[in-house]
Amino acid sequence: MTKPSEAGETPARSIGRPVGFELRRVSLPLVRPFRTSLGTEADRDALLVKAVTTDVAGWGECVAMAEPLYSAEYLDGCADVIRHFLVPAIAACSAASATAVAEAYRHVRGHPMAKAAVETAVLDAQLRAAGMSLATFLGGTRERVDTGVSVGIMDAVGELLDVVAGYLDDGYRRIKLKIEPGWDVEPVRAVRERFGDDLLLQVDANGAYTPADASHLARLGPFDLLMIEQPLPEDDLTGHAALAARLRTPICLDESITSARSAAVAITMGATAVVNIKPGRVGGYLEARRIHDVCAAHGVPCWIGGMLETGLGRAPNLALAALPNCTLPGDISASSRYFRRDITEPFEIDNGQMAVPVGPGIGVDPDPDALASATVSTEWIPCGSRFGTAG
Ligand code: OSB
Ligand code: MG
Repeated sequence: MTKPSEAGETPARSIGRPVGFELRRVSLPLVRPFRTSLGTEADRDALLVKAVTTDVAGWGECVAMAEPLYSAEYLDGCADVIRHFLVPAIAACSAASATAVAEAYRHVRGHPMAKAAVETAVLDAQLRAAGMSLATFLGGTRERVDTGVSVGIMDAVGELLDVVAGYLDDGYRRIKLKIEPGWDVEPVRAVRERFGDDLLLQVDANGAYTPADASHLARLGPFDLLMIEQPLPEDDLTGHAALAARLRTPICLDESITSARSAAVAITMGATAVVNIKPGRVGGYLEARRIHDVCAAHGVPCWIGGMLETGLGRAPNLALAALPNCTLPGDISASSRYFRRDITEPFEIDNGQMAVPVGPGIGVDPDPDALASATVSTEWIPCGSRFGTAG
């Protein structure tokens, strides 16, 4: 495979021009409701972006949720930014390449989830045209990656133990428990006692604690967790650094990591010992790869998070998980953990691992029937008459 230093390039001759973007809202019922400290999701409403170029089309999935609970961004807001700001900026862009479109809308402040969906769709088209897989483009070094599963907050510990037992039977190699005040030490103790010391176990608070909870969170120390993810609110790096000094459990930041620069700051401050990279949260796979490289340079391991993606979002996450410094199992789960019917061929676990797609681009296509039955609405946004002008 391509060495990381050679990654990030495709031959210029194969790059088409952007013609327009299809925005498609889909809704997929989850096989079981997913409860976190932020709220409960019963369905995955998602926004799919199809980049149509003079050459081939590509797909990107926006990871925002329907409501602004995990992030300030939310689906209708992302669609609005794409429609009114990102596509018009791209209309002046003569090359359908990820770097060219990212540069074209660089003046648009924020909105990384909207940008990631557009950039990924264009990158997929670019790589399909070049006949190169995303894993090769990013510098992946593994053909298979370890799976992990994120387990929601339950009503009772007994129910949690049954659900975790089912996931372990499926072959998941790491369990992440969602926690919040009132659902932390007891469920962790119960899972550790039932499944033993060898289980790779971690927790995720989605920012539900405050610095005043430090001594309570220290009670998680004896359970040998791999990490505690995002214990404090996303803008409290100083608080995380102070908390890290008081906890035996390593801290991993998720929501706080918004860019390679913020990752470098968080690592340097001692606010994080591990990084959860979510391409959809940081503006796309180009920035995600830079975060990976920053972590590697600091000797900080990373892993790939998830946002209940459909197969179209899962495929590129697998490519990123193939990078050398993604040394911990990610929230890389099978389609069946989320949906009765995915919109791509289902992703499956094979002996605790999942294969990294090898086809051009993201390596998967939507199943036309499954896509049609999940679709709520579609909208076509042409790149318009500004194309070809000086812009
Ligand atoms: O914090 O990692 C998180 C899902 C939605 C929003 C935030 C998070 C999550 C998960 C699920 O933990 C991970 C997955 O996709 O399986
Ligand atoms: Mg998280």
